[in-house]
Amino acid sequence: MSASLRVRREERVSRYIRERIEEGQTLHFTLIDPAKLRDPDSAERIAGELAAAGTDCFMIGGSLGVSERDVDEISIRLKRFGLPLIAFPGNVSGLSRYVDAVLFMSLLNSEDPYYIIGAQVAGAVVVAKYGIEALPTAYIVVGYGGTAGYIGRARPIPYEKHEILVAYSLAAYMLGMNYIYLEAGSGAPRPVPPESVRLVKEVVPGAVLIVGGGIRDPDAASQTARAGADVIVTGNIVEDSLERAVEIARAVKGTRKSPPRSLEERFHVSGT
Ligand code: 1GP
Repeated sequence: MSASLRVRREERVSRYIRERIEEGQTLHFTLIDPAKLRDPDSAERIAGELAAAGTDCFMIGGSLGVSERDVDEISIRLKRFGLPLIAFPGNVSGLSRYVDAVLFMSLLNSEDPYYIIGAQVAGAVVVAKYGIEALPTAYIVVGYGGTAGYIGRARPIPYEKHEILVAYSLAAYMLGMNYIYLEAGSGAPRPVPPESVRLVKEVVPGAVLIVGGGIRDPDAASQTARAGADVIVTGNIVEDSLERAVEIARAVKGTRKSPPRSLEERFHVSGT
């Protein structure tokens, strides 16, 4: 069996992401959930507009009702845009041989070991067999949580409890997870607060900080980017307004980051 397995980490897609971050860019990822598309053609229309607006990657996946075949089909259609394709699996069925990489996620604040390590054990062999690059990701559900939180049996971290989020992020990074995804849940009424983003970035500056869920306008996207997110993910908004999604991608690509705060400020985490 081992002869046909190939473990890939820190390769092409990681480099693509890291190089842009090192240049001072914030990245924008467009999430395409096959279960929410009206038809597969609309994926290409969305992707074309967002690629033209400067989105950096396409994430393909979702928490419910996504089969491997769905991810295959969308990935094959999106290849022509020349951007990295990253699987965003809600389960083992969300993997595909046609993506360039996978957010290899552990839902750290799940109450169900399946979403922390069970699905990963089941999926690891498939990822190695397909030879796709694994991006080791801590997936941390905050606030609303949405379908991802419900299906993943998460105990969402309350929006204002920054210190809990910081503790999870530190633990994730100490465990070697180079990507930290703060997820408010698709369609969340409020995104992850900028203060949470700022604190997490300050305590784990070396991690690629991904933030998504409920980012519905360019202002919210810019605030999240200025707070220190390396990657802003938007998904749902495209269902309401493709134009708005394009504006968000442009806002993210145009955002300048604020300099890091002093050490004293950085490590003052309120315990209320
Ligand atoms: C969900 O973080 C993503 O997993 C994107 O959320 O659909 O609310 O943009 P939205």
